[in-house]
Amino acid sequence: MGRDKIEKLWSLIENNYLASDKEALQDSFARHLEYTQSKTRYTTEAFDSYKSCAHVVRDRLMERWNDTNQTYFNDNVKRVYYLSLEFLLGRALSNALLNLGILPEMERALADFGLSHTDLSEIEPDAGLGNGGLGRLAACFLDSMATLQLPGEGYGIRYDYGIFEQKIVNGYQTELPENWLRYGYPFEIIRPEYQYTIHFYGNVSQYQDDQGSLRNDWLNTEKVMALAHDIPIPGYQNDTVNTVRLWSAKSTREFELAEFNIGDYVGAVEGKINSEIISSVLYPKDDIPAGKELRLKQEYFFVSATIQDIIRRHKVKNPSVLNMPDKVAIQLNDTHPALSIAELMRIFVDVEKIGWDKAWELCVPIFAYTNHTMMSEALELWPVDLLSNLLPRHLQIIYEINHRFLNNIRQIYPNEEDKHKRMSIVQELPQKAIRMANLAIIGSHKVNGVSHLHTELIKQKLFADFHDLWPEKFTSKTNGITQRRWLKLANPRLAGLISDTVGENWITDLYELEKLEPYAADASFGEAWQKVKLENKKDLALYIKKQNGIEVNPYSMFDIQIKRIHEYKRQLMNVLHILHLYRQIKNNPTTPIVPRTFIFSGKAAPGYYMAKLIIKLINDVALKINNDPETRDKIKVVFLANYCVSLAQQIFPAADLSEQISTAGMEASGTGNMKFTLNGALTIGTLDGANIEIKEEVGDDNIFIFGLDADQVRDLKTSGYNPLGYLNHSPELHDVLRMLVDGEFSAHKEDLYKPIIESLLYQGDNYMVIADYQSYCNCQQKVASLFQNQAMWTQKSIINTAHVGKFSSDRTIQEYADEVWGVKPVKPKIKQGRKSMK
Ligand code: 26W
Repeated sequence: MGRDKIEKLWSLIENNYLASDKEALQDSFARHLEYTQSKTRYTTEAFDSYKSCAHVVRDRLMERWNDTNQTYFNDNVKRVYYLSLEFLLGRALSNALLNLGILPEMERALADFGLSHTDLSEIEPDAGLGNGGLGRLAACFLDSMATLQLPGEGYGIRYDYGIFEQKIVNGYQTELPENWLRYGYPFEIIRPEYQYTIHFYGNVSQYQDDQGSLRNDWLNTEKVMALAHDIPIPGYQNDTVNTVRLWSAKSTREFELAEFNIGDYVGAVEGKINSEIISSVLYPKDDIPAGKELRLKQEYFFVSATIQDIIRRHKVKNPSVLNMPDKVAIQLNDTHPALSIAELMRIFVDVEKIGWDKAWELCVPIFAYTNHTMMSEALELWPVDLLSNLLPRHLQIIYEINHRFLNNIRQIYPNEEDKHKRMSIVQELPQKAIRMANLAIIGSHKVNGVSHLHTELIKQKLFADFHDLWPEKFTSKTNGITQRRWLKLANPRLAGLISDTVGENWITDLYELEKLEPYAADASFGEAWQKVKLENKKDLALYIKKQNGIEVNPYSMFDIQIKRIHEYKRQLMNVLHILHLYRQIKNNPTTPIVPRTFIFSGKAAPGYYMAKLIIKLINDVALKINNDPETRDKIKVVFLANYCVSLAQQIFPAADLSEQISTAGMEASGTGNMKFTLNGALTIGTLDGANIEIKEEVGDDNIFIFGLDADQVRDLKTSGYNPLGYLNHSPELHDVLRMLVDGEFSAHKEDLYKPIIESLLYQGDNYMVIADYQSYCNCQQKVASLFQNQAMWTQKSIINTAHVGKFSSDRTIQEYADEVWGVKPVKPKIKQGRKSMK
């Protein structure tokens, strides 16, 4: 289509806008049901109503989305690109309704049709493109960037299969594929105009160019296409709609034709499927890197498409790549996208023909790297053999980066051979491999941890040599969560009570919740607060009844641990405390006990044997305790299957007690801890990750802290920790463990839990469960006695919520914007005739 035709077309249509009054919404809904989806009175199902509603909302996002993009483009603003292999977005419909400010009107519109937006929202499958903390953080960050009107875009992979669906069968976790795209995803827009060729394998050929310089070409590669799918990310009632762009793999036409021409039709189709496998599944591990070629392919596929897209966009508005650092900031969400550094260098040097030194000078100010884990076994390490085969040119570039870096540090630290070895990007033994974290640090201008403690630990331990060399590179950015999803949407009752009391400004300024503080001691406010919690607990009790068939008492304390199942998170210690209470009741049925409902939810990596055994243990303990007439009215144990964002939104509002009990020094930050606090739960926790900062905010009297701190854990480990020593001094713990050894919970297979006992007693108890056990039980005793004083408990609950302001992801993102990215807010210019929300 010629330019003039396009101009004419748009001059006629761009002043259109869609109204959002009740009638307009109803009209839109009806049109989508019949004309978009071809439905009739005989064929309409619940999913169709959801989809129509989603389309109504999507239409209204479009105008602002286009206006936002055009403003960024026309003003040639500096943008930040958030590169993440994971985005745990959850559901989009209710979030979009809220942020567009049309939730009440939509409710009215649907009510006339006998529908409700909550029912429709629940039909939407979660976009579960992540494992846990890291992926959900990325999703909260997108929400905050849009709400702060920052020109920020997410980049990721459009996996066909997100995190697996967890089913509990006979107490064991089983994994089922989660085909979230099966019936189409109304919030994505395919962008066939943005497709890039991604190269793999092949070889590097050197040649001399006209000026006599040595150049490299990467040749004879296998090719795959990356195809863009965009999802809109609306800010909170502010006209900004940002984007997360997800890549899916497609075979190249060229490849198809070549194969078809040989006459091998079936072989050609097979090959096509093979190349499209790259974006098919999210790796479900968040502890140890998979080390698989397909995962490396995913990482490079993602990185290459993204960097090509960023450069294309840059070049439309700028004369060359030489001013990229003024216009582009790239945040690496862990090392998973760290190949970007090598890819950008490759394009600068091989394609743009920029000299190495200049290229490097452009590269470093563009990148910043966030580390999300202290556990050295979770650091990515790619075998050189794998890289030299799959990405030969990138390996050369990484070697060159390393060579120059080592030359520098040899001058700064002569004769410190060991230090050079530790800092090298290349690990020599036991296997030659590329240390992605070292590459990310050397190639970035900022490196951050995700809480104060975590940042201190990476400075002093994990990356101590780099911190010595570049202290100013390291910075702390305590994680945060978006209060729009985690309070306003998840907990409408509490959100309503808060807004009625202190107004609505907390929705975009979470520090406003401090205004609740004066109400903490107000008896009638306390009663209203308590009532909200009770209603939320009743809702969750209904869900538990429906899912697990277990009757729970909403007046009992809801004691909740929801997160990935990991030994370091110590779900096991929680179970041991439950066994302790169980024994207490059994031995002395008349001891007064505060009734509790213990709720667990979380997935284990499919190959993580111990984590899966812990799930089985929780379910076996639940089965026994819940059915024992002597105990079942006092304690109940519930494992809710298939933990995911939408389930989390139902659980947090109902929590009395938040379990944050990781071994000190091991949880980088935690973000579930913040969601609990926001919803008025009290925390029992160790001095780990962001718990420390939560304690600082809410005050020592309003949180339950127990156990060893990170220094004590380290000291105990270095001085020789012997769990058996503790056991000999604690007959009580001895008896608790005895129950497991004796098969009280595994009648069918007596030695089922032997590996747990072995790991605690004879394999060094790496996560210090035994060392912290007594302190944990004592602390739980204090929790119980406070819970008996409901007025006091409620007061502390209010204070927790009132002091959660710091943990909004809006605060975190503002810090990144100011101190790492150098990006400023941009107000979208709304086309004439369209209505602004402000
Ligand atoms: C390569 C395999 C793999 C995949 C994911 C290794 C490690 C990961 C993540 C780094 C694990 C993760 O999600 N870490 C969590 O990040 C959150 C957000 O910063 C923190 O709040 C959690 O404490 C941290 O465990």
